[in-house]
Amino acid sequence: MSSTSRPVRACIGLGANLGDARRQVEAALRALATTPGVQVLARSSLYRTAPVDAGGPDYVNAAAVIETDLEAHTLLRALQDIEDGFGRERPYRNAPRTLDLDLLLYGDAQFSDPVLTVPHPRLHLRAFVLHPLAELAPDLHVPGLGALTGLLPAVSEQRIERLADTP
Ligand code: A4P
Ligand code: MG
Repeated sequence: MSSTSRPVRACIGLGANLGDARRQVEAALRALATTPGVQVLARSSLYRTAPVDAGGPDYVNAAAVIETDLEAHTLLRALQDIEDGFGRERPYRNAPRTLDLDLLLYGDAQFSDPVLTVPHPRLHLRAFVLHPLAELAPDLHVPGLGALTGLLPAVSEQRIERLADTP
């Protein structure tokens, strides 16, 4: 359990690569905004991204900064409830998915238990996480890893394209 004092500022990563991925991510952002104990402070643009460590079609990814009264594990369950509401199945790890919500950062917390690791253990390896976060919080420091901008060069080979806003 983390003992971070609440409310906490947290970052959520969203991704989808099945069905109408763009619409799924937009709908998930709305679901996040109506989750009790969660206030969405900012959301990124949508990005089309090449699958990383996974197959299937391109993904649509985004990120959100929230303020929350929820304890980290409670927040993770709320994210999983949103995934389940969109018909997410988990046949195997990194399977294509209608919707994936990851808890990227939870304040300055750093911990790992069998259910939850914060910061998300692979966030620094992924352009589809770092670029949406950089759009929202260019000065962000990732606990244990340092400045977000310092992490970007390592993922410069990963294909990512910002999508135009839908009218
Ligand atoms: N878990 C532990 N820590 C966390 C955390 N910080 N946030 C546990 C969310 N979950 C966390 O997740 C498996 C378990 O991880 C959960 O039960 C939770 O207790 P999952 O969402 O059920 O399964 P998954 O998503 O297939 O696995 P995982 O490990 O979450 O994969 P990733 O790292 O999320 O990667 N390429 C592109 N372009 N865009 C993507 O969005 N996503 C993935 C999935 C791979 N490649 C991608 C993308
Ligand atoms: Mg996941």
